[in-house]
Amino acid sequence: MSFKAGYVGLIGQPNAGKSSLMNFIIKEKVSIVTNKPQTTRRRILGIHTEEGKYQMVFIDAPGVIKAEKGLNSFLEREAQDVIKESDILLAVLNLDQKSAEDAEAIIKMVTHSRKPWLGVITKVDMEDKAHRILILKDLIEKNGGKYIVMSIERDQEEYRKELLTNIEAILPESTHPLFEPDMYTTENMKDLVAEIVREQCFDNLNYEIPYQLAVQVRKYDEDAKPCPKIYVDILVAKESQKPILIGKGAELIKKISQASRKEVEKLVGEKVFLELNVVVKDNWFEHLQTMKELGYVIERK
Ligand SMILES: Nc1nc2c(ncn2[C@@H]2O[C@H](COP(=O)(O)OP(=O)(O)OP(=O)(O)O)[C@@H](O)[C@H]2O)c(=O)[nH]1
Ligand SMILES: [Mg+2]
Repeated sequence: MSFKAGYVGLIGQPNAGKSSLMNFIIKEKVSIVTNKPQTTRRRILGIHTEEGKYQMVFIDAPGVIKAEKGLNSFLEREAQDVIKESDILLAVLNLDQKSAEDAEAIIKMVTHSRKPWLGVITKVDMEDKAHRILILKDLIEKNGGKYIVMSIERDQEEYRKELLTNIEAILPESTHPLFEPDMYTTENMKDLVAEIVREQCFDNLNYEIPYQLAVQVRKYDEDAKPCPKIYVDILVAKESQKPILIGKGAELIKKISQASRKEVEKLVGEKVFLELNVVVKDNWFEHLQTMKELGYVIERK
């Protein structure tokens, strides 16, 4: 049997469950997940290899949004680029999506690409929304797609297998894998740590603040004794946001720091020292240089 390999783009509205789905498939936590929309800010690769059979390289992208400028226009372009760079696409439609138009917009994007695609209906464990499965199924089938249902609750292995089988069927043939078979992501340790801290900020802050902060690992000293030392900057966009992030008696930042350290320790498999530092960088998302340093600018040739 010949080998198959390719890029599988995840396209959906913000909060559809794209990152959850990717982590679930590759059985690793690579992409951060929160209950707030627009969590994922740039594409993240997750790799699932079945040696001798196939390699699927999932591209988790920001949810599809329309925006003219700033960070949001970067998010919009990221989603568009993922469509271009993928061999096949998964239209990720969540049961709790607000409007039918949102689902239709996603289907339109994937069908316009003329690439092979599957419709994945996520969060089917939400029983009060079960009637919407039929509506989404009809929408997918009407547009010539096959649909799969998905829930990451209670570790639903049968859903995972069903999805993998269907992706394999439309994956292109390839003489060799695209990445080393034992790799599960191309993210480096610094990026993974920054994303873990950002996830904790999203979980612990409300309103516009999570959307106006960025996280950067300033220094990662792997050889420090008695344990690795990691220094992280959290950039906020206004002076007034700093005390909110720090909290009364520094309680909030301590909470974010402790929760982040636990997650980082799970990731690296040992104790770490983690220091968070809040930095005010006025409207950082309007500065090209800062955006570049944070990886939020696509260099176009
Ligand atoms: N009940 C239920 N909730 C889910 C499921 N999958 C994801 N969620 C929840 O949906 C929310 C959004 O999940 P994400 O994976 O961050 O969604 P996303 O599409 O990556 O969102 P963005 O990165 O913002 O575009 C989180 O609170 C998840 O826990 C599921 O199968 N069932
Ligand atoms: Mg995401």
